[in-house]
Amino acid sequence: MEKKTVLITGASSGIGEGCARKFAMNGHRLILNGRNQEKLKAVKQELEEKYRAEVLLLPFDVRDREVAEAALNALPGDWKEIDVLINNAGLVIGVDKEHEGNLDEWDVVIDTDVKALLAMTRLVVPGMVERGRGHVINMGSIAGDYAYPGGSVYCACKAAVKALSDGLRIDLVDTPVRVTNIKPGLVETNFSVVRFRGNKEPADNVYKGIRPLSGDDIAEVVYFAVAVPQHIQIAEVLVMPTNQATGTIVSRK
Ligand code: 8X3
Repeated sequence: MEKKTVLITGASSGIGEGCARKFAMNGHRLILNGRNQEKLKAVKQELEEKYRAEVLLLPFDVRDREVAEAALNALPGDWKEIDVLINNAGLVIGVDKEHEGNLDEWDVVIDTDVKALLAMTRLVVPGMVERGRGHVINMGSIAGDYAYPGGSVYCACKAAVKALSDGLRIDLVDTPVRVTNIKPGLVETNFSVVRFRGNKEPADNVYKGIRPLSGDDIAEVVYFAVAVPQHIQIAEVLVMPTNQATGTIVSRK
């Protein structure tokens, strides 16, 4: 595949970092977004040293629309010509019941997982349409297929990501721009630590007795979806560990 400019949100760890590594090792150039500058810098350094990758950092909170717009407008020269947008930034806080949780925490979750994804799409996709090329990868989740206990708001957000992906695919049907919704199951990242508000033990228990996927595993799927010939649109991929069957059915040894 020819060299692409790839923008990844939430690229400082987990699935976003895995995607950054996979695209870097295959010679693509990267625009990495995240909130944690130090971690982003470390990823950039690794990719430059190991793969001689061209990496540009765009540290901002995707929830801040104005900052996002200014940062994208300030991209130098042809870095503005983003070929692949990986809307990966996302999180959940807490495992509370819908009638008991914290509305302020849920604002953060909804603003990041849904509204920021939509804003990034709104900012980047018009250029793709104009240039007649592009690919949007939305990080959905198995959580978007069915709700599960303690997951109400997160599941709703990921169901929204599915609807936004399907809607965008419809809106772009007469263009060469492709839209893919990746729906991972159990992936061992910092995700669960954030979900359990920094409490390591319950976070670790999520991945106990099963071999979970890694951010690099998901990156393989993302890369495949981008690398297939232009006439093929991988619309959606549900990907989970071999010993997981649904959002709640997991075999642990
Ligand atoms: C995260 C996967 O299993 O926590 O999107 O819903 S799960």
